[in-house]
Amino acid sequence: MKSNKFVETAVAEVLAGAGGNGCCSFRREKFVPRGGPDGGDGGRGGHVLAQADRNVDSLIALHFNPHRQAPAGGHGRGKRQHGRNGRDLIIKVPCGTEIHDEADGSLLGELLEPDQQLLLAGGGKGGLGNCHWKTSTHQAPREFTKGAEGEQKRLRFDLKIMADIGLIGFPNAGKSTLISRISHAHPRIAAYPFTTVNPIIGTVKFDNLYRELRVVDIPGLIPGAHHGAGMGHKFLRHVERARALAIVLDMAGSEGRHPADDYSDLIEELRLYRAELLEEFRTRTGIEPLLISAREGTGLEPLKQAMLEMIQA
Ligand SMILES: Nc1nc2c(ncn2[C@@H]2O[C@H](COP(=O)(O)OP(=O)(O)OP(=O)(O)O)[C@@H](O)[C@H]2O)c(=O)[nH]1
Ligand SMILES: [Mg+2]
Repeated sequence: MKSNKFVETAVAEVLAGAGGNGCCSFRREKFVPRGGPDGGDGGRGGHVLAQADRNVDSLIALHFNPHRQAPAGGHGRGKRQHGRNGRDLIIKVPCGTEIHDEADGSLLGELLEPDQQLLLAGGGKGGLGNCHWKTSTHQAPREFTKGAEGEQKRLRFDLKIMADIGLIGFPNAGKSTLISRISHAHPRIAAYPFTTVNPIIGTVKFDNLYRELRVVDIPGLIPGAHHGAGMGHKFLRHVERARALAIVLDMAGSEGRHPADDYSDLIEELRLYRAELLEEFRTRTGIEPLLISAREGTGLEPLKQAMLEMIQA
């Protein structure tokens, strides 16, 4: 399915392969009347791994195909033959993908560098063949173990684009025009707000310089964006990791706006966006944090008071 939809979050169910069973078998050869146990071990089930890939730029494949299962390990066989290990299943994701366990919200890890891998679900261990039980007094053991189940997890993948510079500005400020002139990106440009609906990355090259810059253009912000007004703040996370932000302002002061007001409104949105993170902390953990700054010396009295109450309780 071909689509240029930009998918930034996907929930997927991953299931690692089960281990192969151990084998119960006895040597059978001509002229060897009672051969000993020779059942081999089962192979390990395939792991499910995520791998960052420079050529993947969205989570769309995972979004449309959210059930991923690695194959089981082979069963052990006679003549002490080990079952083969299940092939590992590798899920390619864009650089900048964070992976959380949906069960408890814990962070499994993030994939930032190309080719970096993360184990998502471990394959089950193979079972043991009956040859392991042979002792001098137990020469024909029939014991063997089955392979273990593979791990199963429900995971949330979140893409935060990795860029050096993030372009921030009001709708129609000219961000897309700028990125189209300094890089090879071809975003849609138009004289109305919210032309850009998905983040766009452009690579800026320099003559005689090996270094490149990755610049990301995101949909325009408006006052109240941190509450979800306009396109909301959901795209701000793509610039969170940028090394620097470039604020694009319409210096002509269109529609009676003064660029200085635009500037302070944008800075205010960025500040409130961080407050939004605090809100998310509250809803996700149910904990009311005590905000302090040890450097500035603010909020320390309530903290001391809370500490005192805890030991008096
Ligand atoms: N005069 C002038 N017009 C510009 C300049 N840059 C962009 N424009 C015009 O401004 C309008 C909006 O440009 P876009 O690049 O689409 O603006 P944007 O910030 O990406 O807008 P959204 O994607 O809606 O947030 C278009 O009509 C552009 O032709 C500039 O440097 N000077
Ligand atoms: Mg745009």
